[in-house]
Amino acid sequence: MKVVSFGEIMLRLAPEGYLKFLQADHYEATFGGGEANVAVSLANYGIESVFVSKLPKHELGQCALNNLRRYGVDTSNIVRGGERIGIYYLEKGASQRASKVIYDRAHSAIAEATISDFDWDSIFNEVDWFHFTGITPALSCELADICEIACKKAKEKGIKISCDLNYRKKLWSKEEANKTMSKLCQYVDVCIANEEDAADVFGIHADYTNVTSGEIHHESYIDVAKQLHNQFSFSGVAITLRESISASDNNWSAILFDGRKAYHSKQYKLRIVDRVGGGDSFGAGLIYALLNKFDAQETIEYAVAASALKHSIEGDFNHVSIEEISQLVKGDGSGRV
Ligand code: KDG
Repeated sequence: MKVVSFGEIMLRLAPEGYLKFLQADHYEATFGGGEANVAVSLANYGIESVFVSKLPKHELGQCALNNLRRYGVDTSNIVRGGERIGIYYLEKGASQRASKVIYDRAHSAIAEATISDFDWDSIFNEVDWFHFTGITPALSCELADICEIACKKAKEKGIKISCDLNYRKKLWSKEEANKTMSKLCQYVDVCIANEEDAADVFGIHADYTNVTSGEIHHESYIDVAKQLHNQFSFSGVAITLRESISASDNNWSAILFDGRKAYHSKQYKLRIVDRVGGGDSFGAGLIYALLNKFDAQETIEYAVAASALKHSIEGDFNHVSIEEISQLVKGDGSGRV
């Protein structure tokens, strides 16, 4: 089974622990990026995982490439060229202090990529699945066009397509996102989102009229999934549910709506070490389960368990095996076996 993910891999620079940017005098350098995180997770799960992007020819570009190779990601379709690798700075939040992200990614190699950089006919040779997120088309108008070309080619070849809406307000306005994602979602089979993404990109809001405060809002989330499904006829819509009890203690679960019925996963109580990439490991778990033809309940359990484990791991990448996920799925949700 072979999956292609398309997007940007960036250098992630983060002050040690919970230091603020203003305190830091050195930064931990790792790599990350929505679709790259999915590619690494899938490789860890034993799937043939191909990451498509563009990186400069210099040593920093090479480091990003080597990092992906370390996990067994196929980098043979990463185009080399352009001037720079995107960077994102992350200050981890704690208690009442929210996390902060500063992007330094304008004019990165992938943001300046052109249509002729990618030969989708050859990239999609013997491929089963194509994944991208709302981050890639937000990087440039040309990338939005490239995503559409890739989607059309994938459809032509009978390749399933998943898209995580991943709205990033620092990259584009809601209006721009709506226009582009409405077009791209016509091609998508499986849509991954959270409640905020659905509202920001498509103006789809949960109906809370019959919900009293403090209640778990499952019905409202199912309503969001149904609205997304009705708008685009996705074969599946997966929505993650985060209920914060405090800044460090969260309940985490998800629903999968298959067009007829909604399946709700087990709920995990998370002690968060690093939440960045939590949605990407969810997407990768979902793709893994769907490729392996798990039933809908098992599919959503795998996706949520993969994501729950990611929240315990420092860095963007999810360093877990499919055996660890299976073990968590079989347990009572506490992680104890
Ligand atoms: O999903 C994780 C991403 O948000 C993180 O890797 C940074 O790619 C990133 C982005 O564009 O926000």
